[in-house]
Amino acid sequence: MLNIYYHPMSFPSLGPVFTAEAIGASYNKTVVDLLNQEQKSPEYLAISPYGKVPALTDGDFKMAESAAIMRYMARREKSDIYPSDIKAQAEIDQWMDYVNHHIRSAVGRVQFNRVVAPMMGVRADETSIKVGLKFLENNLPVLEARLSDAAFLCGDALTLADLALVAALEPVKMAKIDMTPYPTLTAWLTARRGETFYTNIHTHFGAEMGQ
Ligand SMILES: N[C@@H](CCC(=O)N[C@@H](CS)C(=O)NCC(=O)O)C(=O)O
Repeated sequence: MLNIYYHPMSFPSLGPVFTAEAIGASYNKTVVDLLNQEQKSPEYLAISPYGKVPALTDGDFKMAESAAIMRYMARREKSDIYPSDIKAQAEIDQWMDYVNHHIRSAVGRVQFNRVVAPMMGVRADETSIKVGLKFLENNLPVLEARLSDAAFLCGDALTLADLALVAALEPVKMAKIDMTPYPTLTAWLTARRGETFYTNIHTHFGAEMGQ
């Protein structure tokens, strides 16, 4: 049985959770208490050596890294969400990498400094917020254009790249990131948030924490 170790406020964690739902896998979820540093406990470090969520176990098999977990689960279930054709996989990999490196990390900078730092009593790093917003200003137009031409990032069907994008954009409202310049992307996101892979998990990001 698959077991996903995650935290509902960790948006990298949500890629694997959305994937498990989208492929109809049978799985359990275990919340790792990040606020109490459970991710650094010896028990958890035995699963994820660098102490971050998400992680996955499948029987005795253990692994970390959200994108790798998403691919593992899709291959395990032989899901069309990550087809076996290597060129189709390469295109999905390209967009997953793009989303994770150019969108998710930038959203993370803004979310950490605007939302998490105040919760932790840590001073927000305004320079980091500016860098994150600049990255988004440079890269969100790419997605706006891409989704104006096709229903999904890799054509006419939902793939892992789309699930990575939904996860990456989870905190935009909470982090007060202005999405008005990107109406196509915003409508696309609203549509994805109406699908069962999303509604089976939550109504919106942060709902589990009363946000
Ligand atoms: N590259 C990793 C990033 C994972 C990550 O940064 N997880 C954060 C939560 S969003 C974490 O576990 N932080 C706890 C810590 O560093 O102690 C992935 O995609 O899985």
